[in-house]
Amino acid sequence: MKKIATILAAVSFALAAPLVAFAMDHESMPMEHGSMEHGGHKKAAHEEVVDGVKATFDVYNLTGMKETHHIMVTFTDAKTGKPLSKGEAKIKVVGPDKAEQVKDLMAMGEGFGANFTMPGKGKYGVMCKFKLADGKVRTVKFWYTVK
Ligand SMILES: [Cu+2]
Repeated sequence: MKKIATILAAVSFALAAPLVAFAMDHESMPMEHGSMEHGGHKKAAHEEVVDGVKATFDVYNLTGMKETHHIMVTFTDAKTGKPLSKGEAKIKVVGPDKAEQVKDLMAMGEGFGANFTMPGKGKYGVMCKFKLADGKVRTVKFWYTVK
């Protein structure tokens, strides 16, 4: 009987491990992952190569919380396509009303991301400054229009 209980415990733990790992990725973020509308966007909001690094920005709509958008960026080697996920990044968003938000991005999956409040319609300036494993500081700027 005791042996069966031990086997059952081991099996349930083995099954739970991947779920916990996945949850850690986004649990650290102040939101319920379920409310993030991944299907809300079709193609990357912006892509740019700086100094041999390709930066790909995705913007997701958020619902049911103060923040309205989740901005993610992934970095890859422009030549090899290899993901570059070691480093730090921050984003400054300037709204049509000139209000500024600056956030240090959290590492999530192979990229970095954070939530922003972009409630009003109009053009938002997005500036990302990042430093990856090679220690170089790179900057990418683009406009994102909230419709
Ligand atoms: Cu995320």
